Amino acid sequence: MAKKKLNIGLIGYGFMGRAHSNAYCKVNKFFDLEYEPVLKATCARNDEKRSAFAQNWGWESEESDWRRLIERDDIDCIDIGSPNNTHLDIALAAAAAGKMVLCEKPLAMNAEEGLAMTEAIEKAGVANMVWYNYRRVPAISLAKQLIEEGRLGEIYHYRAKYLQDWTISPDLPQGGEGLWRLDADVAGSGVTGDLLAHSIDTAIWLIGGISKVSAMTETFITERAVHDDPDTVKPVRIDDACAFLARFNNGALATFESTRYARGRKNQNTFEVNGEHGSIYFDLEDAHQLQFFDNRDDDHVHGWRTILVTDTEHPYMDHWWVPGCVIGYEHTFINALADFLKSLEEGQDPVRPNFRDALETQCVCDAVLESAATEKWQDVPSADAK
Ligand code: SOE
Repeated sequence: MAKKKLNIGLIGYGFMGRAHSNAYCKVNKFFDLEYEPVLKATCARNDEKRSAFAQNWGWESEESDWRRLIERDDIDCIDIGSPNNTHLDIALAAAAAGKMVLCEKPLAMNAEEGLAMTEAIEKAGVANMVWYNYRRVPAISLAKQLIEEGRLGEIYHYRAKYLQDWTISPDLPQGGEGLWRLDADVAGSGVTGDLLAHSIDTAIWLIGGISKVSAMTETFITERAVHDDPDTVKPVRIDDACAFLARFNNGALATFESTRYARGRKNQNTFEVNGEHGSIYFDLEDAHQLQFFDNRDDDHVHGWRTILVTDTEHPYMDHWWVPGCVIGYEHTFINALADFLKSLEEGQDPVRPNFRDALETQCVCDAVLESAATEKWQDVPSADAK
């Protein structure tokens, strides 16, 4: 049967622009779907880089102004892959134009913006998804399945870490391509919005809502040059590191830690869950494995087992290679896109995480930053629709 075309307009050509473009190119090769994304138009301000990007990935046309992209009748879905300070305006305009919207994480600069975006999207009634891609690591999806099957029983503890080391040099400027994550005016926050948002999204998905937090943050390098004016040095306003305690609504306790100052840790995203009957442990540096301890095993075989998450029974793996052949980072975006496209088919549930889910994560991030500033426990405001 002929596929239904879904014309995509992508904003941004950076790391995420590449990850998303790759997903659009490959998704129908591996998933049997009614819809097929068409790389209709890509949009960015830098003509030279945008054109090179468009040519490399096969985007059919180009725009330099995202407003023009949204106005186009031949675009069905706007994909926001540009820096965080652009998400609000683009999402509001795309929703008003009745386009479907895909948005990179974090949803917004803060929860206030996130709420405005969520309300606009829901009012427009358009399909939407936020690219919290780690939910689509098969081992993390398997963790969700094990928890839902009741294999862990009541959950007592959640322990997450997200560690990197790429900003230790004081010579890095704040701002500019690739480095906008160091500029609070563009990123909103540091590791809290960039890295812990992933950990929080995963935690809420696996365990449930977070009710209160107590946090500390630190900025180790307090002044950096401005990227387009190297002689000007300005205070750094992002958090380089953040650690917080949290309580889930269901009574479980959590600790979260993130930094960009953990020498040797490039992108280590880990979590452990401890429940009444068992525990699970995941580490993105061994993304094809899930560690599982089952206390209901016979006593004499008690021990942690390593599940190699590559069998056809495992989440997403029936779409990839034969058992034992691992998949990687890029596939998490392809899996997410497949879920989005599937959700557009007749009778399917809307995809998650949607804007409202991402707003919930944003509310936790805001509470974490507020707690660090006030040195007090903070209640997490509800992201539920009023
Ligand atoms: C930051 O270095 C970063 O690129 C994040 O922005 C991504 O969300 C994360 O998955 C990898 O690290």
